Amino acid sequence: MCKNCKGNYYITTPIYYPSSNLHIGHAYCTVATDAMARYKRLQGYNVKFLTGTDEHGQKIEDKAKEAGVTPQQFVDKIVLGEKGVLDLWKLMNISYDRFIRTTDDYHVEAIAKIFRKMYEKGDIYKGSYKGKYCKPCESFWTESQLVEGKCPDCGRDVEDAEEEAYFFRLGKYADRIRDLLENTDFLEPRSRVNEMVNNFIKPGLEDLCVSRTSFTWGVPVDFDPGHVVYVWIDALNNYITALGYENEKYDDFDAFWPADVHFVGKEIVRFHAIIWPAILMSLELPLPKKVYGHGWLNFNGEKMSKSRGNVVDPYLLSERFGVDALRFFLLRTFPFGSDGNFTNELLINTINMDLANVLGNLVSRTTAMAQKYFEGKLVSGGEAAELDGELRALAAEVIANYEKQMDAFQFSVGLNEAFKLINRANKYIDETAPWVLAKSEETKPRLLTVLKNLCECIRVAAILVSPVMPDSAKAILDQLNVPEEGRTWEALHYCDDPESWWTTSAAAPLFPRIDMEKELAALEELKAQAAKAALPALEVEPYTDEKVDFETFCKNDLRAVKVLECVPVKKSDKLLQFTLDDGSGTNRQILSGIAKFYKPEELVGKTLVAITNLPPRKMMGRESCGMLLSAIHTEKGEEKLNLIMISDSIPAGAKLC
Ligand code: ME8
Repeated sequence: MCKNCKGNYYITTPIYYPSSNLHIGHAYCTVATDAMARYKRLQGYNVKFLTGTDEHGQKIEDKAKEAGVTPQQFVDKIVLGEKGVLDLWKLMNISYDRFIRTTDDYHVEAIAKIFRKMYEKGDIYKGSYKGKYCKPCESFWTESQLVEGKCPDCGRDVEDAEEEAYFFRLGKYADRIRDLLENTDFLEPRSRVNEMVNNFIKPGLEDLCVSRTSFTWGVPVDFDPGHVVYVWIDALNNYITALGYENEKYDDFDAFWPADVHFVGKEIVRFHAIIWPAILMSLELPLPKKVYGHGWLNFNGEKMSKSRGNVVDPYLLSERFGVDALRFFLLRTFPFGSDGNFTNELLINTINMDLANVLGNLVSRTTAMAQKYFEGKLVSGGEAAELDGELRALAAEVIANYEKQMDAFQFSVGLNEAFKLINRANKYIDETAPWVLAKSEETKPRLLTVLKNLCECIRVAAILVSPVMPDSAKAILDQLNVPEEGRTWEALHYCDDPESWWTTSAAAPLFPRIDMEKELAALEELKAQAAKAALPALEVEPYTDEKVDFETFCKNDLRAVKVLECVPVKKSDKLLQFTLDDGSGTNRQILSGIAKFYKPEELVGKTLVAITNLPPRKMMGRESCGMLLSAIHTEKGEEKLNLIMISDSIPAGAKLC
C-alpha cells in the first residue's frame, strides 16, 4: 500500500463484447466507473481501475467468419483499431489502470487452471445439455424462462440445443447466495435483490452449463479437448486474473482482492450477483464487497440497438460537445441505478443551462471582474460581511452531502450538491452587486472580499466536479492559479479569509452555448449521412426468374449508334435529346431521362447501344424513336447510371446480337 494513502480501492467495469463498436450505453458505465476511480484517488486511495474486453464466444466466431477474417483479427480491429475501444477510452479520458482482454495469454492460462480446479473439487461435472439457446446473447435458457417462446433478455428467437457439456453445481451454493443477497448490502440498489431472489433463487438454481463443443473460439478445457470454457467462467474471472490470480503476469491479488465494487448494467446483475459469488465460493475466495447494477440508457424512449439504427455514438458527441460536457451530462442527468432516456435536446439543454449559464457564467463573470477591478490580483485584506457566512456554511454542507452521495454512487445527486454552491455564488453576485462596489474607493475593500469569496466558491466547486469533468476542473483551477495543494481533498473546505494567492485571468468561454435548432439539424444530417454510409456499398437489381424465349429476345433490334448532337430538353430536368447516326442514312432522335447523370456535351461523339424497334413515343411534345441502353445500380443508397458505351471502331448501324 502507498505511503500516507487511505487504503487500496479496486473498481471494475464489465468487460465489453467487441462484436461491434461501443455506444453511449457502454460509455455511460465506463464514465461512471472513471468518475468513481478519480473520486477515490482524490480522497487519497490507491485505486486500481480495471476495464477490458470479453472476446470469446460463438457470436465473435460467426461475425469473424462473415467478415472473412480470423476471430483474433476481428476483435483486434474493434479493440485496437482506429476509433476502437482503446481509442474511445482515450478520447473520453478514462483513467483505467489495467485493461484486460480475455484473449490475453495470462488470462487464457489462468481460466484453464480455474476450470480444472473447480472440476477437481467436484463442482464441475460432465453431463448433457438440452435446452434453448439464444445465439446473440450467448445464453442458455430453460423452457420456463422464455418469454412467449423468445429469449427473455433480447426477445429474439431461440434454438433447440443438445450437446455434451460440463456443468457447474450452482445449486450447491443457493442458500449462501440467498443469505448474501438478503442479509447484506452486497447487491445495490436494493430493489434488484427481490428480482434476483424471486426470479432465480426461489424457483431453484439450476446447474449452469459452462462448456461448449459447438464452437472453438474460447479457452480450451485442457483435460477434455473439443470443449471450450463457456462464457461466464471465462468472463467473470477476469476480475481476478487481472490481479494475477493463477498467473504470473500480475501480482496484486492480495493487495486488491476482494474488489470494492463491480459496476454492471442491470441485465448482467444476475451473473454478478448469483453466478460470480458461487464461482468464488467454489474457489474458496473472498467475495467482492459490492455489485452495483446501474440502469440502461434508451434513446428517444426506445431501446438502443444496432438493428433499430438508433445507437448513439459517443465519438460523435464527444467531438461536437466536448468530452467533459458529455461526461457531465451522463452523470448529472440520469440517476445511476435507474433507466434513463437519452435525447439530443436534453443533452444540449443540460450543457446550455448547467454548464454555459450557471458554471461557465460564474467563472467568466468572476474572472472578468477580477481583471477589470484588480488586474487579476486579489491581494490579502478586504472587508467581510455577514452574508459571506452563508456561503461558508453552504459550502460545508455541500461538501458533506457530496461525499455521502458519491460514496453511495449517486453521481447525479452529488453533482447537484456542487451546483447548489455554484448557484448560490451566482446569486451572491447579484446580491453584492460588485459593479456598484467598484464605483467608490471606500467600497473597494468589500469588493475585494466579494471577489475572493467567489473565487473560493469556484475553487471548492471545481474540486467537487473534478472526478466527472477532470479537464474543465483543471482549466477552472488554472484560471484561478490555484496551487497544487489547493486542489486536494484536504483543501476541500471553505477558506474563511482567502489568502492573496488568487490571480485570475480571463480565457475563452469554458462551455460555449449551443444553438439548439442548428445543432439538432446538424445532428440529424450527420445521422442521415451515417445511415447512408452504413447501407450496403453496392446494390444491384434482383434477378428475375421470368424466362424469355430466344426468338422473342432476337426480336430486339439492338444497334450501335453515334451521338451527333445532345441537348437538354427545355423545362425538363430529366430529359436529354439525342440526334444519332444509326447507319440508315437518316438521323434518329431518342429522348432519354438521364440528364442528372451526364452533361450533354460529354456524350457527343460516343458510340452507344440503342433498341431501335420500339414504337415511337412522345415525351415533352417530342418524338423518341427507341431507347438507349444503360447499366443501373445503387451505391450507398444513391442511384447510379452508366450509358453502355462501346468501341468507337464499331460502325453506326452495326447489329448487336
Ligand atoms: O454484457 N445503457 O458485455 P456488453 C446502459 N461481456 N448500459 C448499457 C447499455 C445501455 N443502453 N447497453 C449496454 C457484456 N450496456 C459482457 C460482460 S462482465 C464479466 C461481462 C452495458 O458489451 C451493459 O449493461 O454486452 C453491460 O453492463 C455493459 O454495457 C457491457 O455490455
